[in-house]
Amino acid sequence: MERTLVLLKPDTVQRSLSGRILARFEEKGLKMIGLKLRQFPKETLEQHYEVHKERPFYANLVSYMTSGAVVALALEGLDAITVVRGMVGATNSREAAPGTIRGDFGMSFSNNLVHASDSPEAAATELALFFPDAAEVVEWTPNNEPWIYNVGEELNK
Ligand code: 3AN
Repeated sequence: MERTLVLLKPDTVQRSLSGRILARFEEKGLKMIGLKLRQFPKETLEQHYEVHKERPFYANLVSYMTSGAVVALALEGLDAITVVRGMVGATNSREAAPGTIRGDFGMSFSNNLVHASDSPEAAATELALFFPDAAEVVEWTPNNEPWIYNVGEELNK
């Protein structure tokens, strides 16, 4: 099983889309193992977006991400990183395919509703940044797991 970090950005919370977007991940069969609502400090977002430090949109990005409430979500599932990235869609919401979260709910490049980790390395770093306390991540087994995955082929590997 793989873990990934999702952020529901301030535009998602302000537009009352948090529940609908969270439901998409639940309905897909991804397991929620961490969930919190915070207005995260500037330092956290600066660290999170450090790779974009030299980009012209960096200052605006950090200011937007610290402007209001953000939902941080830790998800678990087989190939969760790739699965979630596919569900989120292209960075520019206007170009994101219909059926993706950005494609269905967004019109903006910058206010693109969600962040999702793009690699196992990024997921590990980002989960540690947004869920630093091990007690914030819950280990649990969904009752329906043997129906979400094939027991012989996927669960007992
Ligand atoms: P993604 O979130 O699709 O992985 P990244 O990691 O390339 O995209 O960019 C991080 C965030 O920076 C994006 N979610 C978006 O909010 C913002 N961003 C990226 N590129 C641009 C751009 N050219 N103009 C404005 N904002 C951008």
